Order: sequence, then structure tokens, then C-alpha cells
Amino acid sequence: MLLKSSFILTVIAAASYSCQAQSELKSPQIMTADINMNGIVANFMFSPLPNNGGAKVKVEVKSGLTKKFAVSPTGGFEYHIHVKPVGPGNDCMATGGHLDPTNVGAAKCNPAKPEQCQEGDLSGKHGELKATETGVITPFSYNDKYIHFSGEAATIAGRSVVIHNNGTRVACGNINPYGQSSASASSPDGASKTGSNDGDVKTQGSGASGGQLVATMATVVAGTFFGALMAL
Ligand SMILES: *[C@@H]1O[C@H](CO)[C@@H](O)[C@H](O)[C@H]1NC(C)=O
Ligand SMILES: [Cu+2]
Repeated sequence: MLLKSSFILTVIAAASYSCQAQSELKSPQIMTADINMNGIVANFMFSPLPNNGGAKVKVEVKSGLTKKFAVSPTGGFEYHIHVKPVGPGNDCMATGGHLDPTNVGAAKCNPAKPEQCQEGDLSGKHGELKATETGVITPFSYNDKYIHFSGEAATIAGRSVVIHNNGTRVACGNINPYGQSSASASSPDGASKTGSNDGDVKTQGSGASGGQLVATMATVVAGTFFGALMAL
């Protein structure tokens, strides 16, 4: 009897977990990338717009993007959504290339035609992060119709945001559901691997989001339990 009731509790737990995972899949949730590397502290928040209308993107730079540091003649820092998460030891090179599910490639993005830009080319579509004396950038936001919260190739879930200094990757952080810790990207060791211009790495969306995988697994597990319950 005891055994049976604890089994039923397990079934209920598995089922409710499954429901939660499924609802996360259906209604997009706010995602954030926290960056804290090489003296650069920044946050990018992606809030879903209604009817799969893209995202409101809020950008906040708390330190590090100084005029003294900026190398590019434009005085700005490029930033993009890259396909893969940050590698161990804050390795920004592990993030691969830009999120580009429509295979636009490295062609220069015309902000007047954002539909023809790479999904992940945020600075191409919306302008670079402009260096300041203090390195702080007043928070600003914009809407981007071409950001996706679902779809294996196009979703921003499980990806990363990378900030560049004249092409060189200087800081990066993972994109996670809001309220979830960003794990790997926040350890403050300055010995991160940077370097290398990524301008033309040809990549596209690949790799399922972890959330989808977990949801699928939870469904399978719950389904098995229900099957077993029916047989009781
Ligand atoms: C900035 O990048 C361009 C293009 O890669 C390069 O030619 C130039 O030397 C770089 N400038 C500095 C100061 O590193
Ligand atoms: Cu980039």
C-alpha cells in the first residue's frame, strides 16, 4: 500500500513536470544573457512580442565598453547571437558563428532591410554598442521582428551573445530562460580565449534547444508511468 501510493505520487510528479515543460514550449518566455568577462558587464534581455512577432531586446552595459578600449574606427562594438553556448573557461570561440537559420551568410547587413540580415546580427540590424568614456551604456531597447523563441534552427534558446572589438571576440554569455542562472559564462577569470575575427564563419542554426529535449524526455517518462498506472 505504501509502495503503491508513493508510486502514484511519482507519477503525479512526473506528469506535472511534463505539463510544465510542454507549456514552456508553447508559450515563449523571456530569455536573458548575462555577460561578465574581461571587465565587461552587460545584460541582454529578450522578451517575446505577441503572435510570434519577434522580441523586444533590452541592452544594458554596466562596464567595460570604453572609448579607450575600442579599436574599430567606428568607435563601436559589434554584438551578435552566436549559434552555440560559451565553452569551458569562458571560451567565446566555442560559440561558433552567427545565428543564421536562413543562410544569409556574411553579407553586410543593411539595417533598412533587416529581413535580409542574419537573425543573430543584432549590431548589423540595430547599430553597434557605442563606446563611452566610462564604459557604461545607458540601457536602451528595440524591437526585432526576426528573433525566434522556438524552432530548432531559429530559436535563440541555448545560444549565446558575443561582443566584439573590431571583430575580436572580447566577451560572451549564454542565453538562458529569465530567472535561470547562466552557469558557465560568469566565472570572472580573465584568462578567457578571445581573438580571431568571426565575420564570415558560415554557420546556421543547428542543435536542438535543451528545453525541447527535456520536454520530450519528460513526456516519454510521464507516458510510461501513465501506461503503468493504467495497468495497476
Ligand atoms: C580592425 O579590423 C580591421 C579588419 O579586420 C583591420 O584591418 C584593422 O587593422 C583593425 N584595426 C585595429 C586597430 O586592430
Ligand atoms: Cu559575433
